[in-house]
Amino acid sequence: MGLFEKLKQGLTKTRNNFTDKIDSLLKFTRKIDEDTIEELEELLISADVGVDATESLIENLRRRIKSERIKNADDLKHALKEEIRGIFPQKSITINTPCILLIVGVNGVGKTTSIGKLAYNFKSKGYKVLLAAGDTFRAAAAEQLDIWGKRSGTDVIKHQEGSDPASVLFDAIQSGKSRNVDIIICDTAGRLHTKKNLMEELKKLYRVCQKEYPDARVLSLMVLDATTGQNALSQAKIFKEAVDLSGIILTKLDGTAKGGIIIAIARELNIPVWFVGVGEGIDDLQEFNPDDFVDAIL
Ligand SMILES: Nc1nc2c(ncn2[C@@H]2O[C@H](COP(=O)(O)OP(=O)(O)O)[C@@H](O)[C@H]2O)c(=O)[nH]1
Ligand SMILES: [Mg+2]
Repeated sequence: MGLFEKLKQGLTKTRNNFTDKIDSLLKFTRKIDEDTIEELEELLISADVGVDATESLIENLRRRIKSERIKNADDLKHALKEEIRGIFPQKSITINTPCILLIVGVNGVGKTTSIGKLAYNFKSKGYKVLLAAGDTFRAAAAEQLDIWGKRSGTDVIKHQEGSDPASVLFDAIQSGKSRNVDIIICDTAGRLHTKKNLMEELKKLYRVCQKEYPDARVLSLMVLDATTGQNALSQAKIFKEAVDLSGIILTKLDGTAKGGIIIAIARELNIPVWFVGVGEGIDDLQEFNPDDFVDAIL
C-alpha cells in the first residue's frame, strides 16, 4: 500500500464522520445559503476542528462566497480545502545531523511506540540511529523500548529503573559521538507529578545536550494522542511553557473520528506536525504533509 493510501486508511473514521457528512450536505445543497454554512460549521466543530479554527474557516468562506460568487457545492468544497490547507504553518522540520530528539508528552500517548517507528523510519532513510531509554520511572518502559530497538535494529542505551534520565542521555551522547550516530532519540517519562518537576526534568535534559554535545541540534517533539481531542491541545500548551517545542507527533489518528484535531493544533499552537501515527505497526508513522491530509479528508 502506498503512503497516501495508508494515510487515507488511517483517516477512515474521520472520513466517515466528517467527509461523508460534508459530501452529503453538499450533495443536497441546491443553493449555498446561511443554512449550508451553519451546517458546515457544526460539522467542523463535531470533527474536533476546534472553535477557533472553525470560526476562522467559516469567516473566510463567507467572504469568499461573496467575493468569488461561489454558488455551487464543488466550488465551496474547493474553497474549504484551500482554507484548511492555509491553516497549517509554512515552516516544516528538516533533519540536520547530528541531532538529538527529545520525545515528550504525558503517559500513554504513544511516545515509546513512536520512537520505535521513528527509528525504523530514519534508518530506512540511511541515518544511523541510537535510542536512549530516558523513561526510567519503571523498568517496563526500558524493556518496551528495547523491544522496539530490536524490531527496528537499533541499539538502546538504558540504565536501571529509577536512575537519572539525564545520565542515560549523557551515556547515549558519549556512545553516539564515538559511533558517529546521526540521530539520538531520547524517551522521557510522562508521569511527572507537577509542572515544576516536568520543567526541571526537561531543562536538565536540555542542559546535558548543550554541555555534552554542543554541535548537535536538539529538537523537542511533543507526542499527542489524537483520540483525546481538545485535551491534547491543553497538554501541548502546558509543555510549551516548559520547553521550546519544535514539532508535534500526533498518534492514533486511525483510532478517532475526530482527525480534525490536527487542524485545531495547527491553528492554535503554530507548531508543525511532523509525523502522524496511523496504526500500531512499525511502518505506521508517516511524515505529515498538509496537502496529502486535505486530499485524504476532502
Ligand atoms: N492505533 C494506534 N495505537 C497507537 C499508536 N501509537 C501508539 N499506539 C498505542 O498506544 C499505546 C501506548 O503507547 P506507548 O508508546 O506505550 O505510550 P507512552 O506511555 O507515551 O510511551 C500502545 O498500546 C500503542 O500500541 C497509533 O498511531 N495508532
Ligand atoms: Mg513509554
